[in-house]
Formats: sequence, C-alpha cells, structure tokens
Amino acid sequence: MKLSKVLSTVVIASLGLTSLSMAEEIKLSKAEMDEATQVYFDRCAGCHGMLRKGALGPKLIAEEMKTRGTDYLKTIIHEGTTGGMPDWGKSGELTPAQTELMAKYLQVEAPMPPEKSMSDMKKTHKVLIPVKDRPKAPEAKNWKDYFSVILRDVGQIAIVDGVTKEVVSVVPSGFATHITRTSASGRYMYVIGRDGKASMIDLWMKEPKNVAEIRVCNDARAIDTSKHKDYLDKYAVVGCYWPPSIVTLEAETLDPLKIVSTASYTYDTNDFTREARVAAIIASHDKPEWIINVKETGQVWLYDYSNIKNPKVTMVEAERFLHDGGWDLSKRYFLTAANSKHIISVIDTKEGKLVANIPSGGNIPHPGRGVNIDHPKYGPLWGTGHIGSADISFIGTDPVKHKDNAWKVVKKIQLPGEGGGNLFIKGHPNSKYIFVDRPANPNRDLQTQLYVIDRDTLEFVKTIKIDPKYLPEATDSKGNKVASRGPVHFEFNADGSEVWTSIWGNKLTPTAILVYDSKTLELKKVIDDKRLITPTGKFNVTNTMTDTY
Ligand code: DHE
Repeated sequence: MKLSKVLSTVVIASLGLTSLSMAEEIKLSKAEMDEATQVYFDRCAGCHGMLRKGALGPKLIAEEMKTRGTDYLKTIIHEGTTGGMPDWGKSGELTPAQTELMAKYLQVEAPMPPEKSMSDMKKTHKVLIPVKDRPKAPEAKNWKDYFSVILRDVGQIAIVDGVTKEVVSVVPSGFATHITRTSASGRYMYVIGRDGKASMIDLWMKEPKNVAEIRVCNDARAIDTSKHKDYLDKYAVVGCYWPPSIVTLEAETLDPLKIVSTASYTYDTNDFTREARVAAIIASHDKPEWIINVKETGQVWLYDYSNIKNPKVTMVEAERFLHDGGWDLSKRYFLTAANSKHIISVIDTKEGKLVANIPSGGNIPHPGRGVNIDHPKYGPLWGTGHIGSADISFIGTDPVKHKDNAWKVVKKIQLPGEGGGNLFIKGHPNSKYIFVDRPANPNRDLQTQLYVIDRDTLEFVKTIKIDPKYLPEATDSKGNKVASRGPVHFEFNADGSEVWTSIWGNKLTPTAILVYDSKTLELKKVIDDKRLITPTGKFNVTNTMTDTY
C-alpha cells in the first residue's frame, strides 16, 4: 500500500469520515481465528491488552479498527512505528499472510480468554525432586556468581558460571520466559513463562535442574519471593496478566496457597476493569510485604504476606499504566513507570503511601528496575531511560540529606541519534559506568550499539558498536533473510567488574553473550555456546538476591 493511501486513511479516520458501512465485512474461519488468537497472545497482548483495551500500546477496539481498514493496519503491523511498535512484518517475525490475518483479526471482536482456578493449577503442579532428595550443601563453588539466562524463543534457561563463563546447564521453562528472580538465600532461581508456568531451579545441584513447576495462569510476567528475614525462602508470588491475579506459592515446592483477583476499579475514574493486570512485583527486605503494580487500575498494592491465607493489602493510588520499576538505594522507596502518562510514581513503603508522581522527562519511561547511583553532588539518584525518546533521566531519592533534589529529575541527558527504543539501564556500586541498550529503535545502527554513561559526570561518554560478526543473519524456511536484533539487557557479575549483554537473535541461529570489562569497556569474553538461542534477560544470583542495580 502506498504511503499516500495510508496517510489519507489516517486523515479520513481522524476526521471520522469513514463510516462503518464503507468498511470491509471481515469473516475469519475457525482455523484463522485460532491462529490469529495465538499470534495476538504471543506478540500483541502484552502491550495492547488481552481485551484490546490498551496499556503500553493504544487500544485496538474492533469498531475503531474497522474505520482504519485492512490495508492501513497491515502497513502498521509490517512497518512498526517510531513510538515503539515493532516492525513485525519487516523483521520477518510475522509472514505476509500472518500480517494480513492480524490486520483482519483486529477488526473482529476480541474473544474472551479462559478463566483459571486452583483446581486447574493443581493439575499442572509437579514436585520433580522432593526437598529431602535435594543437596544439603552447595555442590559448586561459584553458585553465588551464576547467571540465569533466558533463552526466550526456545523456552529454556541457561545457567552460566559467572567465573568460568561455562554453560553449567540448560533447563526447560515456560513459553517465552520473561524474568527470573532468586529466593532470599539465592539457592533457588524462580522462573516465570509468558504462559504463566512457574518453575524453580536448584542452584545447589552440580548440574542445576528444575525441582518443581506449576502453571498458575495463562499469561504472566512477574515472579518474586519472600525476602523478609522471618520468611526467608518461604513463599513465592506470581503476578498474572490473565486471569488478572496474584498467586502465592510455597517456596520449596510451588504448592499453590492462595489466589487474589486484581480485577478492580481504576484509581481515578472508578471504572471497572476486568483486565487489571499484575505488572512488576518487588519484595521488601524490611517488611513481610510485596510491592505489586496493578497496571490498568493505577494502584500499587502493598501485600502483607505474614498471614498468607488472610493477606492485608494497602492499595496506594499512583498513576496509569503501571509497568516496571525498582528500589531506590535505601530500598525504602519503590520507583515505577506509569508509562502512558510519562510519569514515575514513587511509593514510600515504610509509610505505605505515594510520595510523588514525577514527570519522567521523556516519552514512555521504561526503567526495568532502573539504576541507582550515590552521586557526589546530587546524593542518591535513580535513573530511567525511555522507549519513545532518547532521554535518560536521573531522579533524586534522598528527601533528608538532599531535600532540594528529592523527587525531581535533577539531570537529563540524551542518547545520540533520533528516537528512543531503550529498554534497559543497569549499574553496579563497583562500576564507574552505567550501561544503556536500545533494541527497540528502528534505526539499525542505533539498535546495535551500547551506550555508556559516566556515573559521576552523568554524561554520555561512549558508544560501543557491536561487531557485525556477533549479529548473525539467518535464512528462514522460505528463504528470507532474518537479522539478529541488537544487544538487549545488562547484568553485572557479583563484584561488578564485568557487565554482560545478550545479542537478541532469532530461533534459527545461536547468538552470543558479550562480556565487557566494566572499567576499561573492552570486550573481555564472548560466550558463544551453540545452546544460546535468543538469549534475553540475565540475572546474577548475588545481584538479584540483594536487589543490586
Ligand atoms: Fe518485559 C521486565 C512486561 C516486553 C524482557 N517486563 C518486565 C516486567 C514486566 C514486563 C511487567 C517487570 C517484572 C518485574 O520486575 O516484576 N515486557 C512486559 C510486557 O508487557 C511487554 C511490553 C510485552 C509483552 O508481551 O511481554 C514486555 N520484555 C519485553 C520484551 O520484548 C523483552 C525485551 C523480551 C521478552 O521477554 O519478550 C522483555 N522484561 C524483560 C526483561 C525484564 C522484563 C529481561 C526484567 C528486567 C530486569 O532487569 O529486571
């Protein structure tokens, strides 16, 4: 479709001139509906919502989509947008036929996804290795410097020794695994798949394996554990996108204990939201409490798990739509992105209240867990990048000794080149540098570089180009060339002397983990094991236990 036609369609649609009677009559067969529903779940639901009511991405209501028409929607799905929508067609992730199918699917009503209850969960629960048969002491020397690496598209986790850089084991996980988090002791690595399958790996084993698994929901992104000293390694918690809920589990066996629905009312307009999804979860170290983002209602729930069957929940009104976030340096304040409003909400977990809603200084903040700095001039700072703009913002987080800087952007810098596309930023107390990726920028050069910021001057100091030999191209079954995306996500080793990033490839070819010296910024090691297919997130045991970022 020509650009002029797309533009005229946009203009007509925005003027409200396209009547439904002019729209195509879309009919999909059962097989087409099934395929499209699966593709939508895999690629679209995370940003646009299962019910298509919008969140990180705009709402995609069928009536409105009909006014846009198939050609227009096809172009957007194929090309992506500079606002962060991936180029699903152009990148080869969707075939031309699937691109067309999805353009049509958006014009028919969204099917209601299935519910799930405790009895469904229990059918999927397996204790693979009983507690009594697990090691009594760690069998490997370096286990506290192990990294769990998500192999996203093959549904596996690689455990990599942070000292030897050897892949110690590769274990199965849920579909398109999203994140991993450790138990408070670090012994267990908890894994959550996008399909709601939770599993746990025992890192004390010579060859770490899954010891328990359960599918708690149909769609999930978050998992964490009890980190208060009286509840060490006692509970795990999963945050579900669908059915929107919080599921608590026994930490040693993943036995399900309790389901709490988050379907509720938006904090500001009090509109009912069936799809009130659980986004980030973070564990308090000081209280028996999880801090839980309920995306669509704009509430942060402070979930007291000391009485696991009768939890107490404090609902803090924050902003919409809540996504990811992390601790400040003192681990008292939780800073989290309300991305559609370009706001960072700050929650004081000691007082159980909102401290501030701070304009993030850019378009669509996406901190991951953010970065913490003890700055010589500004005092403690927490930083975030943005998906929709090149801004990196640093916010003061000490209201006592650095009152004038607290809860505002005290410094903002810009990454070189146009547009955002940053997903993750990471630091370590022992590293002079902060690292920033940009895999969602549509410009290939910008997408395939790393960006380095000096922790003291807070200035951007260096771009590290990834050697094209680490960005392999593959050929799919139809003979199309499929490029690797750029580097994504960072994690430091336990002492902060190295920073690791993964090359986000595709299913057809392995891609490497690149290890940089965090002082000299030299490429120190390439971990290029052939089992590393689509490595994305990496989580070092010590840094994840202690929430160091
Ligand atoms: Fe993530 C964190 C949700 C896309 C890799 N991602 C998170 C968190 C949420 C979330 C709620 C915070 C978890 C926590 O801290 O408890 N992510 C979503 C989405 O809804 C979204 C936008 C679309 C989707 O359908 O999933 C999405 N995320 C992605 C990706 O495309 C990434 C790059 C690769 C992938 O897995 O699909 C990706 N997300 C990650 C990673 C983290 C994460 C690696 C953990 C960062 C950290 O350092 O803690």
